[in-house]
Amino acid sequence: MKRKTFLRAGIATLSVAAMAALSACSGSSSSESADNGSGSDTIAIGFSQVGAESGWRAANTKDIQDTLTEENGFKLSFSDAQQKQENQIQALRSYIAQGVDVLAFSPVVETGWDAVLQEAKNANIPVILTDRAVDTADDSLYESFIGSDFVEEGQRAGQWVADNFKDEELKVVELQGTTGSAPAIDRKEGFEKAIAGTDIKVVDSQTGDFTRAGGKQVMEGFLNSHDDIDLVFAHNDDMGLGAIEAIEAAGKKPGEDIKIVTIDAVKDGMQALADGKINYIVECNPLLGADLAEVAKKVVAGESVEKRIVVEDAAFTQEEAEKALPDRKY
Ligand code: GZL
Ligand code: ZN
Repeated sequence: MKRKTFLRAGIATLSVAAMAALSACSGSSSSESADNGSGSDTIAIGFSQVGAESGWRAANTKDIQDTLTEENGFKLSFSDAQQKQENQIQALRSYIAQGVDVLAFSPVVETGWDAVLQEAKNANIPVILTDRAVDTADDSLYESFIGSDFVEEGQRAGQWVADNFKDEELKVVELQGTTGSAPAIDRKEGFEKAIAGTDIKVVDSQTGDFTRAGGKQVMEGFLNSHDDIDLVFAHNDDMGLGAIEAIEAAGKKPGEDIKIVTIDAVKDGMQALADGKINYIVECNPLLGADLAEVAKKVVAGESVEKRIVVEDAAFTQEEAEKALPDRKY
């Protein structure tokens, strides 16, 4: 085993050296050898992104595009599915037809992927999942899933509420993420686990589809049908920011009259937290590019990779946000 690993590592090192020599002796910048796209060491990767629905998604997209560059040995084909599963399936099929070396995507919802994943397998094109998981009986259909633990994120949000309002009959309204998506399903599950056994009640729950507009619209509805809302649990910052607009339009103070807890910790959310309009944010790290690049290189080199790579998340109070803001990368 050792020798094989050594041998593989040897080959990997050799090809990197070859690549360096190639670009050096060809006298051209590395982009030229990569431009013709036929550079044998350039990994052609097809990436299907969920959409551009939130600040988190924008940060995730930027990191992937900044990392999977030609200088790093990749030829990236990237598509935005506007949060529609059929667009993602179409994009994956076009990358399979192109004969890319590896596929990666963030599945907008958990189910309905087996057919296209089977087509990738039949074409011998390995698949890497980033950010969100798929719900499949056959996990040989993908090599690795790189992303946060959304149940834990929901639980941390719920635990903060339980710790800070443990003996109160708190009335909570929930702004859910995209229906059927792993983060929406798991964050809801985690939150409910954390508040079980307390007097905290979720009196209403509806999807805002992870967008500001969605969060604002659903919150307006909640405010019309409930005059006793104590706290909003939003599955992402963007819906929380939409809720702030609705709460202020109703003449109430977000973060005071109605508390807000969200997940993501993108810049706009952290600013609202520092400004006292949000009370607690659990981070969901969007910087998955480096892990994706590493796993893609290993997969193409035929090396074994971890089936599940869990990305670490932090969490912030208002004071912590104030301190962290200047150094935030997204
Ligand atoms: C979580 C990601 C979610 C973010 C939202 O990893 O899938 O989708 O929490 C984004 O902001 O829209
Ligand atoms: Zn009510």
